[in-house]
Amino acid sequence: RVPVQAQVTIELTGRMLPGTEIAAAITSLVPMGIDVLGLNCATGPVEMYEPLRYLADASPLPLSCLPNAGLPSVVDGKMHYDLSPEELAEHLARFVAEFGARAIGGCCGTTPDHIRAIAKAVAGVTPRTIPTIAPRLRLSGLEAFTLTSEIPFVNVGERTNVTGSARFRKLVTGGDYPAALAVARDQVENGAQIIDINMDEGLLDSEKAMTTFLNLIAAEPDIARVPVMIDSSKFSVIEAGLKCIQGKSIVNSISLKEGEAEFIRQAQTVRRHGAAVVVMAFDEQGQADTVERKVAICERAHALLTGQAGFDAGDLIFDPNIFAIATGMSEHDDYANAFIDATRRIKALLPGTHVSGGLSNVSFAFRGNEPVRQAMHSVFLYHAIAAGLDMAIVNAGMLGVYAELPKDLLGRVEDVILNRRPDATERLVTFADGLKASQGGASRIESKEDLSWRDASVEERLSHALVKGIDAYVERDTEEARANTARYPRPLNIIEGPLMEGMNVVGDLFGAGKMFLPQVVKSARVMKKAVSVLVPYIEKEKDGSSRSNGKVVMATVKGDVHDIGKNIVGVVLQCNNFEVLDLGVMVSCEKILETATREGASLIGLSGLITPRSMKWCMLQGDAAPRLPAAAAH
Ligand code: THG
Repeated sequence: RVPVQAQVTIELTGRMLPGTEIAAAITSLVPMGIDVLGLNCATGPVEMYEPLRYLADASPLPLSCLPNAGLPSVVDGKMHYDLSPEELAEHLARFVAEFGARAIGGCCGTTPDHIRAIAKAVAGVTPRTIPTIAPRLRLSGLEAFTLTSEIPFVNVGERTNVTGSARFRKLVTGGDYPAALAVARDQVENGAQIIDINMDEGLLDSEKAMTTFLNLIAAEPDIARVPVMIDSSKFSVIEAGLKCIQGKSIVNSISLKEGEAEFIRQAQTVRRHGAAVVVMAFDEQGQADTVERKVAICERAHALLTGQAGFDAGDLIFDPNIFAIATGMSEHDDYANAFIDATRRIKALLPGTHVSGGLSNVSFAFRGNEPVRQAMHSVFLYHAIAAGLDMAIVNAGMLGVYAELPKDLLGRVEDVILNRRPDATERLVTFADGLKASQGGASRIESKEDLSWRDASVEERLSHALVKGIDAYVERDTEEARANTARYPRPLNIIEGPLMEGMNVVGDLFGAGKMFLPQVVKSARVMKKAVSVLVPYIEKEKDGSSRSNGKVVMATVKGDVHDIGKNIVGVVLQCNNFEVLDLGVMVSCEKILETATREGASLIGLSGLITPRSMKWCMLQGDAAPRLPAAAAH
């Protein structure tokens, strides 16, 4: 086989032309079986520092680098590149020594003199060794998504499914793709980390609908940033989808239902496209409904996929079938238990693999009764995640909070999920009918009618709004707290007091697996609203007050978009007379250092995932630059 060297061009924007980040490019290219991965063209070596450093940290392959001879400009009607042979060579020698580059050269604007200078500069320089990269589920859209142990659970948005949503079906069959795209965007905004797309509808040309929709998504960066799960029971639709996607996606699903030969053929196709795969617990005998059969099928599929099809265990996601319970048929009563037990056993038996399921299936018997369905989903997830469930296809933004379920409802739902008593279904049905009537058929557990929490103290109201993610009253409640200057002399006291207390509850519930990302996203929005009420007062308070305590440059590092904590810290620092320069999210190391140096900052505050290596590199750059007084992280 001829070795393949793949090179990515990162534009001055810091991304590839379609918007792909370097981390995402690595994720989708490595499974293609290439031998060397690097950067070339688009920019000179200076602009390549940041993405190359990232490659050096995150790529398991030998690194290559072929920059342009700097940036071009037109001089006397001719294209001119600004780096001399010696200047270019100096950068490349650093790339070899610091980042371990093993294949180097020049692209646009380089001449034989440049190449000669490069060869001379690197003679005798030893490249750094290639890092070993932990086997994990790595996916990508425009951005990379790696399932690390810090991520307790992954939400896959279910709404972009023509069989799972009447509304989405109408939009797609009616050809209203802009509105269909809005459904996808909504899922992502509400915390879906992956979106499941299903076009299996008899009246549709499913291959064509899948292709059209995926190509439209590719042009929407706020949707395309997350990985896609291509959902179809027709393999031709899956193949059509795989051909459209630039990132590393998940195929949903393959199974042994048509025998081993077809299973392996499909698996090999998936692998050739560099995707991860959901494997259903389904074989020649049908769908598995007992723990023993679920586990046995997954074990058999695992052996075939890692053996004959060449899959890494980390790219395998088993789905031991979430079936509807409380249907009135007693043989269905133990289905949730069977899934949960199978999950526990699969995770123990097949290390490195993952388990997923279609959550909303479990509550089909309560269609039309959203409060009960949501309660069932919360309870099911709580127990399944504890057993090792990694991800589920869910209605992102519509998950109830386990810890907040009314005790009587919780008890009855738990009886049904865990099959704790023979009359569990009957008791839940009776309770559910009452619940529905008393809430006038409202679609949320937190219905408009149930406003009893509004009678509580302002502190309790703020906390409730944060935990439940209700933004309707938070502005007036925050204002009410602020007006009580006897209790809260300064607006900052409200942030540090009741608001932080509420966020601590959110943090604790999240940590305990009783709250999930979509809900935390909502809480963060409520927090932001509350803080925005207080900021003008904080600004006013500062007028004519004591001198500045110094300048702080804050940013969420490149590769991360999380800024809830950073924003709060920023406000608190401002209240303490620091001048805060917030550079936003996805900020490159260079920009942070450049700003800190230019502004004479006394402190740098960083948020997001920072590797020790990045941190060290940052400090070294800081040393090289006019010395930074201090640097702090996280
Ligand atoms: N495993 C895997 N993939 C799957 C499933 C699974 N894909 C499809 C499905 N199951 C998961 N997705 C959904 C999506 C929606 C619903 C259930 C599962 C759902 N929808 C409402 C209903 O039917 O009552 C829709 C109401 C409406 O029209 O809006 O419940 O198990 N691998």
